[in-house]
Amino acid sequence: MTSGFQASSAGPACTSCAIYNSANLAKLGVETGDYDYVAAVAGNPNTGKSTVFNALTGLRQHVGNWPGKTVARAEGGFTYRGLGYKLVDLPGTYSLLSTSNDEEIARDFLLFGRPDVTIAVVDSTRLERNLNLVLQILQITDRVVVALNLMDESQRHGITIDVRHLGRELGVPVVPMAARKGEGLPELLEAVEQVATRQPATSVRRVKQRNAALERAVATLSDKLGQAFPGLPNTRWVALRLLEGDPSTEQAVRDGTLGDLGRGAAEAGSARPTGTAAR
Ligand SMILES: Nc1nc2c(ncn2[C@@H]2O[C@H](COP(=O)(O)OP(=O)(O)O)[C@@H](O)[C@H]2O)c(=O)[nH]1
Ligand SMILES: [Mg+2]
Repeated sequence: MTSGFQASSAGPACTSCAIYNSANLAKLGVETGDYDYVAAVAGNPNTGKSTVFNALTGLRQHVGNWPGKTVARAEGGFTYRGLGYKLVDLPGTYSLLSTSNDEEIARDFLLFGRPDVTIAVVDSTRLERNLNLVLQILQITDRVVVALNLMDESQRHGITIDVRHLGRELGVPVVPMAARKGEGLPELLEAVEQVATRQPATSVRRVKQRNAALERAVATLSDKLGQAFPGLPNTRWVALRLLEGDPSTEQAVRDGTLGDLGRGAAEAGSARPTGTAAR
């Protein structure tokens, strides 16, 4: 294993070591208190999202409902080194581009709720398939930590992952984990804090738009969206979907619900009582 996972990662015993002890991490359960940051847990189904969520919040899934939808969501809180986090466990998704209910919920939250940190939980035994979603998330936000989970399974299968190289390629922290055993949680918390506080800033590697005509079309459309829906975040992303002919995005523009989406997701996720979070 070139990741140094064994060497650097905390084993179960380390859930009592300095970095992870109760002085640094307080699991708040459903009480989010006066949080400073909103963190979202996103990823394909069955990658260990809820395991990470429960480990950080101490919950066994507090399940509520997304506004107007029937799909379950979970919310909880924790504090780490004196900063409060509200944590949102998003529905499992393979893509942010199709139109299933779950995918829309996850996509709208990431686009318009604008969490301060997105923990993208990936299955290290199925990296290629999982990175598809990570790359889509990185199109929306650069404030991402990749939780490279199920490392015990990939090790068992003899899969070697160059974690540092992956982190350099993606431009965001990549934390190898075996969440069920608590391994990698201390490192995850550190990375979440770094990204939340932007210290240091991440620099995401994105595909460059090389086509000048496309670039112009995106810029024009993005401007028009900004005028039609003042305050709407991520208008470039929406413009790209429109240029692709995505029917649900077209519909949301036509019937005006795009504006509601922006407001709704922001209210559902990011209304910070303390208003202290850096944006
Ligand atoms: N071997 C192993 N199993 C894990 C790990 N993390 C989670 N699991 C298991 O994977 C399954 C799916 O986990 P869950 O948290 O429900 O995934 P979710 O669908 O992404 O929320 C459960 O049986 C977990 O116990 C891990 O690091 N290693
Ligand atoms: Mg789950």
